Amino acid sequence: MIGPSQAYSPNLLDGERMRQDFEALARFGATPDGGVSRPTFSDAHLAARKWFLARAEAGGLATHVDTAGNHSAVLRARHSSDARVLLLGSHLDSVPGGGRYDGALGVVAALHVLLACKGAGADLPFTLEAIDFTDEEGTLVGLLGSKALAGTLTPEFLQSPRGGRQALVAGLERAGLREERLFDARRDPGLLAGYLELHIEQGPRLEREAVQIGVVTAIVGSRSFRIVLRGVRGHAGTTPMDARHDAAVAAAKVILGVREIIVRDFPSCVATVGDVRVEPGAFNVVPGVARVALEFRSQDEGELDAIESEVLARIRALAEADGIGVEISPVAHWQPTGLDPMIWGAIERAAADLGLTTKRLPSGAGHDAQALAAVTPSGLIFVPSIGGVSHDPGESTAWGDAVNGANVARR
Ligand code: HGY
Ligand code: MN
Ligand code: MN
Repeated sequence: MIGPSQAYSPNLLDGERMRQDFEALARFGATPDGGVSRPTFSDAHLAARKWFLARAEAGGLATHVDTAGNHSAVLRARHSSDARVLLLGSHLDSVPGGGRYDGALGVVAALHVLLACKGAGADLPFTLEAIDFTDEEGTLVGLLGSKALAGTLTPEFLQSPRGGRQALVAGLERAGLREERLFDARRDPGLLAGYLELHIEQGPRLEREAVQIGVVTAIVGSRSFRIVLRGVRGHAGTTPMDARHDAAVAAAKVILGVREIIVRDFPSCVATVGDVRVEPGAFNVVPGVARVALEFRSQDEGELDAIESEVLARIRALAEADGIGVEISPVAHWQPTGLDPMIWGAIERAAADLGLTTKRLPSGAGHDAQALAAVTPSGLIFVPSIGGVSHDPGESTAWGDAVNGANVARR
């Protein structure tokens, strides 16, 4: 993938060395059930990022951190100081109680592509940069670092972020970042040669069809909303059932109503209520408030509009029928994104050179590549997820498949 004319060693990456680094990284935020929990700017996340820089420096690479906290290892082009930059990377943050491969595989593989090129004395006409983007998962915002680098992050985007304003302000403080400087991480697209990401599929298709490499053609768009349902608190023992305005019941109707709409009217889409909290949260109090985290996804922006209007109308109608107040706040909006067909072809050629089978497919998961695709040719290489499991401690990929993906990225 470095370019057909470039001299590079025909040798493949050192898969065993890469595994050692992958295992070392997985120790940061390791959970007893074999996963990792590295929410953005948690101690484990900050420690993993520190490890990444130290490992890069130990390998003789330059490093830097930008004002959005994106962490990079750099192998400069030998002969030109103004060479464009080919970015390779992913993210080291994880969902709470997540798996070891989501994001981390792409960052370790990117690091090893640079180390292999350095070791082979590759004479590249551009600079290679292995990058770990800040807050891909949206513990705080979502695609925070990649949007900042692409120059598409806006102050409005930060006013009501997915994780809440308070968590964002506290997180930036913990990481030593300043909100007003996030935007300075923007890179001039003219200085970028492109972006390539290796990632686990996080779904069942490659494994089911026994395909070794996924060539991602597009990435799903998604919209997230925070919904607050305000009923009437009451005594659990003395409030008659027909006199209740129970916020938890309203939340249950919202969850079932959203599911019914998506399954019936948008069968190729998904919607999730990933978090529901009722207040005050006691056995003997009829909940007065329910806070619901809703997100839905589609490959098509128009379909996202249609889902938004039908689902939000249903939620308002449910609330009104139950005499429940409702507040709906949009908190994230990731556009559906096509990836660069030129890069699809390059991934397919590189895989074929290595005797690996490929399949073109869209991604149902979001990725930093969808932020980078707004400003530079971007590609995404998938490797199979065992059982399609992801965002779960059981997330796993056969190491041979992981190394295949890294070797495709290297070529
Ligand atoms: O949510 C996603 O699709 C990704 O894992 N961030
Ligand atoms: Mn990911
Ligand atoms: Mn993820």
